[in-house]
Amino acid sequence: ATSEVLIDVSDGVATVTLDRPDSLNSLTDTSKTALLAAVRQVADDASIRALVLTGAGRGFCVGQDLREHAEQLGAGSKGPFESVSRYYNPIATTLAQMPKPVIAAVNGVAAGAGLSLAMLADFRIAAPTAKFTTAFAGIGLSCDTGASWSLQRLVGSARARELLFDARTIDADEALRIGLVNRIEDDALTAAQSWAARLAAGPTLAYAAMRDALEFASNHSLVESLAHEEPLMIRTGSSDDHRRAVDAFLTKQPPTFEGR
Ligand code: T3D
Repeated sequence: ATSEVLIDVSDGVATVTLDRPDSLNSLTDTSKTALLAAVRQVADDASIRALVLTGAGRGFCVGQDLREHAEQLGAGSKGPFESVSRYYNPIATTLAQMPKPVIAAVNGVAAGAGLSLAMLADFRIAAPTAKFTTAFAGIGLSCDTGASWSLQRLVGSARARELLFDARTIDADEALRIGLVNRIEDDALTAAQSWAARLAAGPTLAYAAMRDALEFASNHSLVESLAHEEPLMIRTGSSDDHRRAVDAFLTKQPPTFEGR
């Protein structure tokens, strides 16, 4: 962790907090470096069984820091866009592929790549005051950090195109209505952490396999998806968690899961 990205681990749940509140947690090279290190640390640590991603202050994350971006553009280098392969893409793949559930606690405005980060989580809990904008078109850019992939899966193609081309800002109620967020909670962070704590006490290997299976099935045929599901069932079927949960069922006990 650095002063721009904080990591707190408690009861198997890591909370990663973007911490540049004065600019609504916009992303600089420094904060992107720290965020990439943080999500890699969470992905690699088997004792962490769920991740909550949130922002400090009144914003969640407004994407690229446009002051730093303008300085880099002004310097005439192609520097700003090296950020996509150096930071945004590996952050996106690490979030999407980590073998444990991810929840975004969208405490405030989510814009641009900040919205993209939230969309890569399994679940989004929004504060009533949260706002959402793809923002990219507003500054003449395409979209990144997986927005082209995630947004249309969450809200459908017609709405995704509208939200990308139009880049209007929507409120939490509209986000809930169109399926962009799962829930609205007054204290989004506490609600996300308590959901994450339940998930962290759950069958982590099964959740990891479900993440993998859902991503695969989203762009493969039924027959291909059936074939992809089989080894994941065999792998989770040989886990301690599965065997103990079956025993617990047969002896009418509640299951306990250790994530192995
Ligand atoms: O380098 C590359 O690889 C390019 C990659 C790009 C990926 C991207 O994420 S592009 C998209 C970048 N983000 C945006 O374009 C969003 C810009 N921000 C806004 O449109 C608005 O701020 C919001 C709609 C998000 C929120 O509006 P509001 O009214 O709630 O807040 P505000 O007053 O506009 O902002 C508060 C402060 O945060 C303000 O600072 P100040 O004037 O009080 O000192 C504002 O400048 C600052 N801020 C907001 N967004 C950014 C930012 N500072 C730097 N970068 C930002 N993205």
